[in-house]
Amino acid sequence: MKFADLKGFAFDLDGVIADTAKFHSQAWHQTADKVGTTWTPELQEALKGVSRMDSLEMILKAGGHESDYTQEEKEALAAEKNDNYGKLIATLTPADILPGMQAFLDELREKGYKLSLASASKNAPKILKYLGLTDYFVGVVDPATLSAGKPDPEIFARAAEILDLPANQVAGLEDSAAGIKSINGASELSIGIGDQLSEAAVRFSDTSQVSLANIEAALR
Ligand code: B16
Ligand code: MG
Repeated sequence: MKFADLKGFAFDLDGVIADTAKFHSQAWHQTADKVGTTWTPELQEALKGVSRMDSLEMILKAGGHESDYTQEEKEALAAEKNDNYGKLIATLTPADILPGMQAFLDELREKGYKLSLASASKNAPKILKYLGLTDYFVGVVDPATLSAGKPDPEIFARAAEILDLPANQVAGLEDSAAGIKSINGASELSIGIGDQLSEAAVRFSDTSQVSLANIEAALR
């Protein structure tokens, strides 16, 4: 993709705009302890970008507990995790925006790029509000309306529709392997944040590196 073709950006939220990943991990760790699954760094990483119920299934499976709970019990476990998570995110303020991201969002807005949100999180609109960022986005994909979550391309395809742009004019920003797969599947430019995202077309080690100039340089 040529830099000059870029007209819009589809943002992941957790791990890209705010470090809510640590809150998800904290809350899921409690669930893992409760069901008797050992919490490991690998499990923690694999849950990034994955929907709430799919995350729970992965935690149960990791400990061999996938058949130990009824659907009702699973829903109760997920609701309990979300309550714990809700308490953690209620402490968020604009000071919790990840390094460089406020400046990047301002730069995009000033230069007329259109922004949408492609977060798997049903809590995303609430988090944007806590961070004072709601107005930056043309729209937010509602993950409840998706037939498949990340790594399926659907969520990033929908984020481009919200922008009213063809895929080849849109870049997606992600911190998860599942999200990068989704962006690539939607034929958008994938920008990965983190060192483990080998499938990303453009990679930055952390959010402070993300700017239009650095994206342009990476595409040159
Ligand atoms: P919720 P993202 C994802 O958000 C998180 O990375 C993932 O850990 C979480 O399970 C998922 O949202 C669902 O979140 O339980 O709040 O609906 O990275 O796609 O912004
Ligand atoms: Mg994420």
